[in-house]
Amino acid sequence: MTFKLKVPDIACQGCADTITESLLTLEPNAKVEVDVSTKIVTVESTVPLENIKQAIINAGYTIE
Ligand SMILES: [Cu+2]
Repeated sequence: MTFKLKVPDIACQGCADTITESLLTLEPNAKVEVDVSTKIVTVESTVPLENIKQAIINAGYTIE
């Protein structure tokens, strides 16, 4: 499944890297793209959406 999540707290590439890392910890084979300008995180993953959201929240970000 591909999920698109808006994460308004993303301010820079450092945020993008933090979120990417937390999602890859959750599922090493996930494909993660973070667009810093639109603040959209695209995740291609077999992990349920709730777990993806939780990983982003645990990394210190909020989801719109
Ligand atoms: Cu940042």
